Order: sequence, then structure tokens, then C-alpha cells
Amino acid sequence: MSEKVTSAGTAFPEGFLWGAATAAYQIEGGAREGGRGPSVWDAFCRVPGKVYGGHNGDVACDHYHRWREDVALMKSLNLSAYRFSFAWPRIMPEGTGAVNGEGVAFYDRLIDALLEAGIEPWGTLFHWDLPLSLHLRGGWLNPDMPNWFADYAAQIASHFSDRVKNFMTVNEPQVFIGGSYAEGRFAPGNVHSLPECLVAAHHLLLAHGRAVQALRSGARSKIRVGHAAQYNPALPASESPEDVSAARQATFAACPSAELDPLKIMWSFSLYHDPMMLGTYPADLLARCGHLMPKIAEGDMETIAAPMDFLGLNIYWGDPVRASAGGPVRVPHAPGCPMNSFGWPVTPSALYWGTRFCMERYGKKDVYITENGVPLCDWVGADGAVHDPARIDFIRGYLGGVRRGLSEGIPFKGYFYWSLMDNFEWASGYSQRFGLTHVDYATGTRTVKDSGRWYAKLAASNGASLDSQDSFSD
Ligand code: GCO
Repeated sequence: MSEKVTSAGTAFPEGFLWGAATAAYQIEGGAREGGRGPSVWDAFCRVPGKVYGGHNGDVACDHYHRWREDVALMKSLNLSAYRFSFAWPRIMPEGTGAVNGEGVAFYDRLIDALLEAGIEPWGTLFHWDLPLSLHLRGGWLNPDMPNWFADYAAQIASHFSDRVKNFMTVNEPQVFIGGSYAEGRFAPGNVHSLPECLVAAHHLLLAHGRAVQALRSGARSKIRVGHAAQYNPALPASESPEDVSAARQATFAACPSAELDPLKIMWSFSLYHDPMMLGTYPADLLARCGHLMPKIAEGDMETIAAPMDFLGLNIYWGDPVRASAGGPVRVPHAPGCPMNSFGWPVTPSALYWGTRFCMERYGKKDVYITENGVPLCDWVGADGAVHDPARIDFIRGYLGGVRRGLSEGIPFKGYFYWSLMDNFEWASGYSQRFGLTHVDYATGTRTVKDSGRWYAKLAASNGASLDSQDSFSD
């Protein structure tokens, strides 16, 4: 499989956004400050054995206190946009009802500082830190969740939509339904049956649609609304039409195996995207799981398919697939293929194939890579620097996939590197370092890595320096 995606020379469009992304629970800390209520992750981190090393987000990167320094860091990286998430329990500590003025004030200060620095704030409403009180009332299994989420979205619109123009409703439904409700690997951590997971997914999709409506009706300026999808596309083992077709089919399969495996089904891409983008659940899901699906009320699918203004894709890697007489077949990654510290394969063509397949299925829409990044075994060396050439090569390769897509007319409009800084990596605690900036968790000290300095030049040149081999390790 050809992984070296070049399309050298293809220019990035004028106004292409060069960003970085984070999430509230992963960087803020201040877990019991400023009126913030507890989230499911605060509780989950205290369950022995659930999180690597017993780590938690009580302090994290201390962004709650260091936000001004972090905006200056973003400016030094020449970011044109910054994707962060609002902590629902900081805005509404009980998830419904009272709004916490100190929480609103924190995001007001952050947004004002971003605008002052010439950085577009992109806000995710929900990045997994569900208010604990809502979980205790049933969480995503409770049919009231769409109403609660819509009320929260209305508060976000009311307080911030005069300055924030781009919102994502939820981050990666597959993970907080699949990873949390089907696997129990993420907070709140209880394993549910396939029918229960399908109920939770339907409530989540309704919540997404209601939030799109609430953001638009409460908007105080012209805003755009989307969401951020977790997406591991299948990659064609060759560029033969047969293998490309097999990869496309595998990418959108909602029931990829003979048995009804809850994990595979709840982690599938089309289970969530077909309703959002097409207003219907995928045909293979309805055919195989129709008898397990929740009752779909009149109007539900129209609510879920509330039009979005852009496609946000979180893509880290893809898995090779070839055609066969019996249908798509997974092809193992080559032995010794490049891998990161998580053991994820490095597959630069994923940004091309994944986005192309989406455009072919759902139609052309402005697309942003809302997350792409690589965890490596970084540390600050004796020279006080963090030399991470593999991260530079990773970004260069994946942006090669974006350039190939651009050369073929895919409307890429921006790239948010995950992440601005090393942070709390959920059940893996602080064991994985994704950042363009190293964080010393004992002192809070930020050290821009070589990749961060390289990215700053890339952003300043609107991608023109992508192919240069300038050294950043001096
Ligand atoms: C995700 C989340 C991020 C992760 C990052 C690395 O995609 O899982 O959006 O919060 O930290 O992707 O796993």
C-alpha cells in the first residue's frame, strides 16, 4: 500500500486554518475550583484500576490558572485557530438548572484573550466530561438527555456566540458510547447490552440535533455548527478500483462481522454519521439489528439530521483492506510498520482516503481535520529541548494526504493538530505525550518541542514550508 502521499507543490488555500486542539478535562485542572461540579471522569479516575497509574484531571496542565500563558504559547506557534471544549460541569454544575457565573467568566476570559491574539476560538460543547449528576439520573440512557443537552447548548449560545463563530456539538460519539457504554473502558465505565447502547446512541444523536437547533436559534451572530467524528477509515491495499471499493464498503459497515458484536457496532462510523448526514440509520444496521433498535418517534430522524455547516473529522490512522470474492478482507499492517507509543500504525494516506470516502457518501462539505496527532516517548533533554523529528515527519506525511485531497477538489479548510500540549490521555493517564508542547506535570512548565517550532513556521507560511527540510533541533 502506498503510504507516502506527496502531491508536493499543491498549495493550501488562502485562509486555511492552522490550529491545535485540546479538551477541558484533559488540560484544565481546577477540578473543584470556580464552582465547577463533578463529572463522570472525576468519579471514574477514583475507581481503582480504571486509569493508568491512578492518574486524574484534578490539576492536569493547570490550564485553569495558566490560560493566559497558554494563549501566548498559541500565538508563538502562529495558530490561526484553537479548538477547546467547554466543560459542561463548569457551566452548569448539576448539568441542568443553575448556570455557574464563575464558569462562564473563565471561558469569557479565554475567548477574549484568543480574539485579542488573533486566534479563532472553536468550541466543542461536549468532550466526554458529563456532569456526574446527569449520569446518576441515567446519563445517555435517560430520554431527557436531549432536552438537558439542548438547554446547555442554549446557554453556550447565549453567553459565547457573539464571539465564538464555530461550534462542535459533541466529540466522537463512538468513544463515549462505544468506549464507555459498550466497553466500560472509559467513564462512566458500566458495560451495557447492545439494545441499551443503541438507546444511548439514539439519545445522543437526538441531543446532537437538538443542540444544533439550540445553537442556531440562540446565536447572537452568524455561526457555523458541526461536530467532531472519530474515524478510522479502511485504506485500500492497492489503488485498484476493486480494492478502493472494498475499502469504501468496509469503512461504512455498521455490522462488520458475522456475529452482532456490540463493540464493533457501537464503534462504527456510519451508525452515527448516516443519521446525522443522511437522516437514516445505515441499511446493514437496520437489517441486522432492527429488532434491537429503540423506538424511533416521528420526527426523530429529522431532528438528528439538522444540517451542519462543516464536517469535523478526527483521524489518526486507517487499516488496510483488499477486495476478495467474499467481500472486503482486512490486510495486516506490514511487520515493522511505523508505530507510535500507543502502538497505533502511522498511515498518512488516512486523511486522504477517509475524507474522500466521506465526500463520496455524504456530499461535499467544508471539511476540517479536527484532530490528528501522534504520541511519542518525548522528554526534555540535557540541552533543555525536546527533539521529536518523528512528529514532524508524521505531520508532514499526513498533510501530504490533505494536499492530495486538495489537488482532487476535496474542500479541506483547516487542520487542528492534537494536541497543543501533552495532557491527560483518559484511561492512559499522563503516559502518552501528543503535544507540540511538552508539559512537566510536577511544575507545569511548558517546553515547545522541535515539532512546535516547525509547526509555527508551517502555519506562518500557510503550508509552503511543508517540504522544506530545515532543522529545528539546533
Ligand atoms: C480522541 C479524543 C482526544 C484524545 C486523542 C488521543 O480522539 O480520543 O478526542 O481527547 O485525547 O484523540 O487519543
